[in-house]
Amino acid sequence: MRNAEVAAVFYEIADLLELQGVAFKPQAYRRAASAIEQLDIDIEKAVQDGSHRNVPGVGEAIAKKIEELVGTGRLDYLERLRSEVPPGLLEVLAIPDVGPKTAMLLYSELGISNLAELKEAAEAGRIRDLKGFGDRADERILRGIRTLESKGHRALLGEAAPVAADYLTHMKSRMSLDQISICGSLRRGKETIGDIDLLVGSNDAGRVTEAFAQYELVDQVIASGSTKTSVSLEGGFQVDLRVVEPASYGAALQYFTGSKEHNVLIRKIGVEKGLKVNEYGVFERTTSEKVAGEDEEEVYEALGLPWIPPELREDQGEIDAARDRRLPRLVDATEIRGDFHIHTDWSDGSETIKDIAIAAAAKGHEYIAITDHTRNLAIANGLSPQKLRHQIDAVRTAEEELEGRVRVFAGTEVDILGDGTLDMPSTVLNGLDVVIASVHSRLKMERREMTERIVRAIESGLVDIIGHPTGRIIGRRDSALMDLEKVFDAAEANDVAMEINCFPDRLDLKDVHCRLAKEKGVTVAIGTDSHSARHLDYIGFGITTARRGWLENGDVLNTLSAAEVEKRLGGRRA
Ligand code: DGT
Ligand code: CA
Ligand code: CA
Ligand code: ZN
Repeated sequence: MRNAEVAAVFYEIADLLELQGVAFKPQAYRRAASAIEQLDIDIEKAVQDGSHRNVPGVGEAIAKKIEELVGTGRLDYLERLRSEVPPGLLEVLAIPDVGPKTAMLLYSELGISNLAELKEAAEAGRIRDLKGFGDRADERILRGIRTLESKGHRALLGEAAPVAADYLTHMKSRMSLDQISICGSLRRGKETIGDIDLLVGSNDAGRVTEAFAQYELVDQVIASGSTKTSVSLEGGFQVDLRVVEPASYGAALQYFTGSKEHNVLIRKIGVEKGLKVNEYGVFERTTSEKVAGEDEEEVYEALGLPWIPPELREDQGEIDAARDRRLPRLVDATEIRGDFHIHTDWSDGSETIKDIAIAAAAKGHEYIAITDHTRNLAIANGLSPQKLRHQIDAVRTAEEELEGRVRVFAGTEVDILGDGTLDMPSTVLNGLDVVIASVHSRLKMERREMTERIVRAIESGLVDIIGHPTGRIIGRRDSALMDLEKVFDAAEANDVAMEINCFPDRLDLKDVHCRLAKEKGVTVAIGTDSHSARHLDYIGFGITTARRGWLENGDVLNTLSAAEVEKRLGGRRA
């Protein structure tokens, strides 16, 4: 069971208790839920060694419930509460501005026990008649329902990418295909994906469509036509397939990659040049003569533009930059020589130093930094000063045993404490090659206090990289409040790098923040935050994020060689 799932159970309990009019207890459950959400380590692992009892807000009763949940996958108490309150009321509670009191009132006065019934009542204008609701209550509720419905579900880039890759493998195993690509938001590398789009260029649309529909993970064929087929997969993804003639493949690739906003501008340039641009090709308006279509690069060329990397196609100035021939030369995977953020079994990772180093060498890394937690993060088995000293020796020994296969830097991910000081004496930090400093506690500070806290860490003269700088977790936790410009200014002045944390639910810094960092002259360091060898592959999501942030070779610390990293970071600490 994942932390988010356990947290969700406690949030639901809080809501159900509130619906029953219970006081205080809901707050206690929410506090525990929020703490579990913010944990950096697996709750299952915490239960194994009993450290879930150290989580703030977790007392005896909640600790027992966590054990039951993790042990059995269910919770009696939750089942009982669910049986006492109409479950549909929780949907009602999800509407912005509808709290438990309102939900209960709607239930007791109008018998409304789910979202559909509420919508019906609001459309019929029955809610304004309730005492204390006012003339515009129906309108307000309907607006809230629309907001809720439009949110929908978006998957993480890191969830969608492997699903799409497997689908491509399936298609290629069924027939030989030269023209096949992922398009849409996934090709652009957005951090969340609405649905997966596949494009195939082929003269045999029938056979392609058949192969597509016969994928073993297809749950349902939602729509099937001659050019477009949509399926839903087990596990909930929707995948759209388009099949076009080979001569239109490049134009279709351009069109279905999007974004819509980028394409609007592309068509406008076409109009200025007397050209019509659509998914079939680029055509002379007057003669309908086709001037491009088979190749995506030709489509841009016909418009007088260089090819624009998909990650930039968001209407964020890329068209002007292309027109003026000042597109960035984006950093790419071949230029990334190492990984700056890796945990081992010394704290909450699962591999030994040597094993993860061997795995990193196999991925082609020239160097890695071992960066385990420090003691403030007790729940993650953070290292004491003495233990970190021992670990430095262990890193040196492991590196010797690896006989030059990969450089292993001794590092740490030290906690930035509430007042901005570091959770490790400088005497120990001075013995390290790489110091990441991260906020793992008290993320809800007010903006000025949080800004000062991080700036203090940056100015300590002990830190090389700020880890997951904003603390956001996609879909679960907003960024901590801070003045990012001030933080970046301090980072620039002190030559401290900002991390792109590659974990799919973090991607922190995110794309637009990377771009701001670049404008401020701040270097970015990509780190996977690996807790096991399979996480090393997350580096690709970090690189994609860097590219979406317009970063070039010189903006990214990981493009330096091991010797250059040593030189650059080595001078900071004594
Ligand atoms: P998503 O799926 O919400 O993460 O975002 P996209 O960008 O993948 O959007 P999607 O799947 O609706 O459509 C894929 C691409 O196809 C989109 O980026 C641009 C193109 N496209 C789809 N519908 C339209 C449209 O009505 N007009 C234009 N110009 N392009 C469209
Ligand atoms: Ca899509
Ligand atoms: Ca789509
Ligand atoms: Zn961390």
